[in-house]
Amino acid sequence: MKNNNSSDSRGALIVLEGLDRCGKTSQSSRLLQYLEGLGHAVESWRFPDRTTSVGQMISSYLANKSHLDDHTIHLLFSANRWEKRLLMESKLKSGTTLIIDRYSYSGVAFSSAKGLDMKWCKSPEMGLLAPDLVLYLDISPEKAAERGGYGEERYEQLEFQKKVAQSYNMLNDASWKIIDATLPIEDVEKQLTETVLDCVETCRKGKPLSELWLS
Ligand code: DGP
Repeated sequence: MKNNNSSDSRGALIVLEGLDRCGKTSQSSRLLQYLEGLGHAVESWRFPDRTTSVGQMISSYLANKSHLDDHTIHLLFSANRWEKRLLMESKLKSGTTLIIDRYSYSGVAFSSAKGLDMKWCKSPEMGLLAPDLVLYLDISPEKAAERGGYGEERYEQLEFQKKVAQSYNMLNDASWKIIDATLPIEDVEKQLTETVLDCVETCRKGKPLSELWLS
């Protein structure tokens, strides 16, 4: 892990993680509206970013329209994050807070759930920017499976999601905050908004950017 020495004010890198159907996407847009409402410069991003050519290959794989070796798709997901690395850094340095729906933790959790070595899974993520805060929306695989739309994409299967949950448990580090995602949507939002404000303020005052992998 490398740190730069800049203590300049910057935006915060906030990541939402969790099992499929944990509510990340709705909460990302609520967080965006909340921070915008307070006058912060903020953008909402998501990975995989399906708009790039790498992202389109990932999208086709997820929709079961193409089949790729597990290592190959792992590296494509990682490449999809790397292709946004420079833009991410410049946005943060210009003071924009980024709320990211899935990041390297998804990369490692989903691929290691297939049986790939966790250390190997982490290696292509090394050098990407480390999040200031990871909000893990905690829900059991069974409860997530009951939510609407489950089962449409490759990984949305209960037995596989149970393995993903176990992998996520091994990735939890000091940047993580575990949020009870089974609460009503407004209560989840309240927990998130309270947590992000501190983080945004710390970065605004000046916090060096750091790189993965943190642990
Ligand atoms: P989403 O667009 O958030 O629904 O994500 C699509 C699916 O891809 C979801 O099942 C989680 C999975 N996923 C997201 N990022 C990665 C990654 O980096 N690696 C792998 N293997 N799967 C990922």
